[in-house]
Amino acid sequence: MHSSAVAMPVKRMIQLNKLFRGQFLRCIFSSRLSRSQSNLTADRYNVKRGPYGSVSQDDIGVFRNMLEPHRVVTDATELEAYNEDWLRTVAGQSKVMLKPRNTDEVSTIMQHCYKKNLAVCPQGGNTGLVGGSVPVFDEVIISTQLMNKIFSVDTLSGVMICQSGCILENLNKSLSEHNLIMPLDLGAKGSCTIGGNLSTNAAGIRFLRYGSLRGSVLGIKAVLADGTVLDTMTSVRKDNTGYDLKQLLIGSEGTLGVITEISLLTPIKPACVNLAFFGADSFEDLTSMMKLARRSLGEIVSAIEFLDHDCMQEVQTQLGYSNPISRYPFYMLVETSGSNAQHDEEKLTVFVEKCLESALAKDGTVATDLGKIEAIWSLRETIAEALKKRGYTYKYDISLPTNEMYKLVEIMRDRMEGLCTVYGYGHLGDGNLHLNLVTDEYDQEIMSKIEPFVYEYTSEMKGSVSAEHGLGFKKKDFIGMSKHSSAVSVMQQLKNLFDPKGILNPYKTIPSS
Ligand code: FAD
Ligand code: 2HG
Ligand code: ZN
Repeated sequence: MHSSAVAMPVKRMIQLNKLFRGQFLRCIFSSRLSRSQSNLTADRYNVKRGPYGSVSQDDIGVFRNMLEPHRVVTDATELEAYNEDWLRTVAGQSKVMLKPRNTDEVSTIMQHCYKKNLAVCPQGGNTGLVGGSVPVFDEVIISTQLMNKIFSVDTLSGVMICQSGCILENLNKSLSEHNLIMPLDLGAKGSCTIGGNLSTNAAGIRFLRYGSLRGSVLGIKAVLADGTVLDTMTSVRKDNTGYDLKQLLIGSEGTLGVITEISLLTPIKPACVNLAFFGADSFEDLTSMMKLARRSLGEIVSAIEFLDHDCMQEVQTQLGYSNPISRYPFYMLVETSGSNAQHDEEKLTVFVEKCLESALAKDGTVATDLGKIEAIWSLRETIAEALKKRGYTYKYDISLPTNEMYKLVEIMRDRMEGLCTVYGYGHLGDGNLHLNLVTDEYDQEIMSKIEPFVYEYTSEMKGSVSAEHGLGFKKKDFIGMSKHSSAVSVMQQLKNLFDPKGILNPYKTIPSS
């Protein structure tokens, strides 16, 4: 067992990669996209364009008058990066991207699009994993990238008010100066925006500690389809006056409105963070350690994550990371965050000893300084990137009963034998499996062997076909596997009420009525 502060017998010297998560991810994102696959989505998925207007030169002129000309992007090469998703699995053919700076400009844009029946696709950092963030045809892209102001941080209540285009990592850094943090953290932090996070109700690695983003959002401003500004901004925590409209916008993936401003409750920055990393022989041993972690670490546990051997292999091979312990079929991360270093380290030591003595963990390491903590987290947080480098990823983000979670990976390995490589990892503490299958290239036959099987299995297990990534373009037709038809029907009615012309992010999230 390795430790930088906790005294443990040393089996192997820790070999941690020097690259920190944030730095690494920034270079991934800045080098994305070079090819053009302008009609990829429509061709591959055989989609019919909706009855929308097409952007004319007159419309471009109107947009240029509304915004400064350089905030109306029409250059085909520049547009490529905004037409294609991060995974490079879907791509649209938008001819124009608009870069408003504030709510009023978004409202003016929407008034015009509503009048001319022009479909729009709101876009933040374009890190979405379900094809929701890029156009399917020629929708107008409304990018929030210039809406990146923090208006205020109240250090007493922890309430921060900002624009929706603020990058998650930047918000975290700014809050850190006030001894506060964002209540969510995820691998795409260097590029994703808080507006995108709300629109997908993103979860990530702090979910276990701070719960759903829904509980941290106090208010939002959003622009509706016809340009109306829906203002639910407040800084108070308790407010039971009428329907909670902001909740409809959270997780609606740009189909009900464009979120422009956010009031968010932010937690105090923990004074000490520690991370234990274990190797284990079976998934069952991981769940037993998770039970032990919850019992022995109690309130200081802040994250419980896992990856299997194949994931570890890919982050090593594709990205050059080092595994700080020996090879095992499974790996687990247990993070603690608290306010008293000595207390937390003592508790973690007892937990680690129990894991080793019971032989649930076969090897492990404990990191207490930021560099080592970041390096170990990289092994977990860059799996999506490593698999993308490896080939085409068929990506599934599923909620299942925790003790049954890994069975699906094994079932898929049997089912897909020889056809693709199957990887399992995810947010163990939240019962959220990331099932990824990789082939050299997209293959329709392989796809039909995976879907709808994975969704049917999940439905039988009473899980969710989207735990945290949303439905976007790729999964909207499977909503019925996790939601009763009565619920889908009310969603369709709400969509019609908010967006009678269906111009907000069409072809996404819920099947049309
Ligand atoms: P985009 O990708 O631009 O958009 C996502 C959706 O939101 C689209 O439907 C878009 O139309 C809509 N949208 C964006 N901004 C607005 C707005 N202001 N108003 C209305 N609609 C809007 N997700 C998780 O939940 N947990 C994770 O751990 C996680 N890890 C990831 C790791 C990597 C490496 C990557 C690439 C992605 C990961 N994701 C994760 C998915 C993704 O990062 C999140 O869904 C993120 O919240 C998207 O933010 P974004 O700004 O990039 O939004
Ligand atoms: C994560 O937890 C993200 O790493 C991405 O949600 C998961 O790519 C995936 O399958
Ligand atoms: Zn995740």
